[in-house]
Amino acid sequence: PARRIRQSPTLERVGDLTRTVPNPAVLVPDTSGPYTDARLSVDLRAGLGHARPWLAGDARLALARERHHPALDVSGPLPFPRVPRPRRARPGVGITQLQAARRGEITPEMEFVALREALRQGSDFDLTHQHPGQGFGAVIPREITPEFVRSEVARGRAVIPANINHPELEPTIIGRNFRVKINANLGTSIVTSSIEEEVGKMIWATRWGADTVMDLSTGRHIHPTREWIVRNSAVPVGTVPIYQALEKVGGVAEDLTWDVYRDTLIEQAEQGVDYMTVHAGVRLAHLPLTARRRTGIVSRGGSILAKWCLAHHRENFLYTHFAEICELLAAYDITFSLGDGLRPGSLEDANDAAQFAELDTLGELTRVAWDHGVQTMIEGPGHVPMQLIRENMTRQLDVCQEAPFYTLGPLTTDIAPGYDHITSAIGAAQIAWYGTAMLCYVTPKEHLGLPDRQDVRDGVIAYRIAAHAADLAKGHPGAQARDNALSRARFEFRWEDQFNLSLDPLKARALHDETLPADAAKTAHFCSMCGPHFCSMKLSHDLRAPDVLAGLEEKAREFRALGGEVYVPRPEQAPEGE
Ligand code: IRN
Ligand code: FE2
Repeated sequence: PARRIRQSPTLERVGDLTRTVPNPAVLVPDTSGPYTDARLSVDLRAGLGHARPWLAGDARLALARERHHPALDVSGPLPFPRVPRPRRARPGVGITQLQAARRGEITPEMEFVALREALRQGSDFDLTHQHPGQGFGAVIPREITPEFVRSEVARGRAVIPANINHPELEPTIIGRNFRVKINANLGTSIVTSSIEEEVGKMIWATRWGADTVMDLSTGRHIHPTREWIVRNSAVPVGTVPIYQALEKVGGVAEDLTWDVYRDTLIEQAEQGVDYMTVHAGVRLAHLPLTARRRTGIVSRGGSILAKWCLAHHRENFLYTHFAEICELLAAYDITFSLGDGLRPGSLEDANDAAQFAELDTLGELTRVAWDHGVQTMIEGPGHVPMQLIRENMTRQLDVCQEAPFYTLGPLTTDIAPGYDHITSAIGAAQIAWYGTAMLCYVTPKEHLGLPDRQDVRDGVIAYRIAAHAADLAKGHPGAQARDNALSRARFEFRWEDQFNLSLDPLKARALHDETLPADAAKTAHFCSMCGPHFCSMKLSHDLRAPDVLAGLEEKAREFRALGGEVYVPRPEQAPEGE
């Protein structure tokens, strides 16, 4: 899961000659799976090949099918071959990564993510991290080993979302001692978008660096849309099953039942969904706490469940059936993403009683999930001004015993619709530095409409920036190597290298070429921002030119001949004022 970026050589002037000094290739993380190779033609109808062939011979799949094989009518033709049937499981042995880790087993998934994490950005380049990171309790080792991965999973501090029915997956790890991950939300709504468009957005999102995607489809065709996305996705896929359950009862929240929800969950589990948002923390008793809020309940799932609770005046059925949900998830090794149904939807509501009451419940549920061997992460806000962000992280670590935090931004101001990828990337960078393990992106369309491809790209890049800034600040090994390589290319006017090393090479190149499109400009020692006479980098080079250096050396000799002292005694009888 890496991409190698070749660099052009540095041209050094030696007298009248030019010497070429090669620059090493830079290795960078890559989440695009098989799509990286532009020569590869992917047949979306055939789905991806299996990246986890060991599953075919794995006992775990059979166990899940045996326990929960549903006689479900999964309507619509499925063009995809089903997952190969494996051997029979040993009864009584848990199949989740968490259970394996506790037994001391290192799974192939753990080995894979260890390789993925140990990949040092620019591994054959200069690895120096000039400024040691500060990690607010993070303990990132210099070497990420499979054993370190196992121990982090075992204590619940990291998760590897990997449904046994998603063999196309290239696993990834989410935890605060690993690279900060980002998620991109996709999905149709009744108003707009088609299946092909959403699969296209999934590929597009991972091409720009999304570590996971969530299919939040509503409206018709939810099942086939998800099937197409999972069969073609090399990254973990998340969903919010309550959305589809609501469709099944005609959009009437009061009509939801545990049975409808359970069937929906199994249907999605069978398809291979790797993690699921479950809003089990929206308890009946918490709802009055939202009454005086500026913006009430802004979570989709949260508002659906609040409506159900109030209509029946009963406790949330996700809370009362939580142990059963745990058993289902454990059978497929699906990871919990415990939803923040009461997150603040405005700065005014940040860090209020409703939000933290729910967080306490999520801490309690984390313990239950862990008792069932289910991997668990916790969702967080939302809209939070910068001075209140830190408290969200410290409370979450405390209440949820270091289970990975997964936040939506947070947005640090409410006044910039159209730019909420920026208002939220600011908060995201901050909270990721404090220890959030995964950031849910926000696109420029947030609050305004369904994101299109350009919005997906802008959102992903904004969040890659936030995540990488946090990796640098935390001192993740090798994170700075890519920065060093790019800065060097910039300083040496290797324009092509500068573009290629950047997060969005197409945009960097396009903006440069708007004013200086000629090929010759790609080696020119200036760009159109300052022009040739005002380029600071060019002037810096001139300062280092041989004749300038000779001049400086001459001055230095003069200085030393005078005694080499910085402070000299004031000459006697100096005129007034000197
Ligand atoms: C992440 C952190 N808090 C919320 N999220 C994401 O927001 C969640 O994973 C899902 O993708 C999206 C919408 O969730 P609600 O509005 O149903 O809570
Ligand atoms: Fe919002």
